[in-house]
Amino acid sequence: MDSLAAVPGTGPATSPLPVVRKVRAPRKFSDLPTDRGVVMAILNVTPDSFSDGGKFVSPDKAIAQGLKLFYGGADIIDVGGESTRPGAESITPEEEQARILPVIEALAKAGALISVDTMHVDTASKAIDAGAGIINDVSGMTFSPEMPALIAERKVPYVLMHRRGDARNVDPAAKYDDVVAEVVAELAELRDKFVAAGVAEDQIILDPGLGFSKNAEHNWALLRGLPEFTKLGHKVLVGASRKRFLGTLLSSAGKVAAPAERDHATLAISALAVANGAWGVRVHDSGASLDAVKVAAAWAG
Ligand code: PMM
Repeated sequence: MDSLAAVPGTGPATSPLPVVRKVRAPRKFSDLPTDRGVVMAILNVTPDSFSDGGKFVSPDKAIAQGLKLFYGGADIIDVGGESTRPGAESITPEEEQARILPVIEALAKAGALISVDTMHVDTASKAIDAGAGIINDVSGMTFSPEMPALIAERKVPYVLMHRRGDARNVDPAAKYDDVVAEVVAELAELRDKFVAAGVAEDQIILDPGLGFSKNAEHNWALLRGLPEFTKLGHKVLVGASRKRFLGTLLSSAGKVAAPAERDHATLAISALAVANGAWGVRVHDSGASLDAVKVAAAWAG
């Protein structure tokens, strides 16, 4: 930890938010390491995400957790205000912004590189104004028609994740003959739409969208097929952290392992994903995955 002054709880007692006194220029995308996989730490400022919902819903708790992740070495902090788990309630962009903008501002002020997990153009735009450096959009094939123009204009890196239909109603869309070929083709088609709108190819990061309109079998096939994604010529991000297919894998006596029991499996995926060409991993336990990507890099030599 390099700045105790920035640690929550060290500000005046009356301060409503953790005080970030040591203001630094925010880290840029170009500062990210290139000699190992990149670790994006998840910060869900939501009451209802499947694994950490409700833990960091107040701005002060979210900022404290974000600073902990940042000082713990996470390369990127992915701030999200809307849960995408099946059955979750959708919220308005205004509610989403009220949850996340103060958190983005404080973490960017502390020098963290922030990505924003949003499907809303207005939230993406305001988040960039607040200091976010990456937009992480899980809308997949249902993306907002204005999103490509915003990304082209603001020139920020953009995570283009695959998903069919509404993430909150996943199962009906989970029918594939060849999941790897179909997801690769659908992502390439989406990518072309963003490029046609003026987004630079190197701004685009692709994500197969594990668990989004995919069952466990699909997720494993997509992980096995990672080299097919990297062939598209973009950075590839993998988000497997604590997802249900890991709970199923680790089932014991017929009981699916709880989200908190899925971190060891997640770090194994982090090592294997970057060893198989992924640029980065999106995870809850960023410390463990940092070690995992360092091992993978040392192994690769
Ligand atoms: N998964 C979730 C949310 N956002 N973003 C990307 N790029 N990739 C993912 O796989 C992804 C995501 C759902 O998980 P969470 O509720 O733990 O955040």
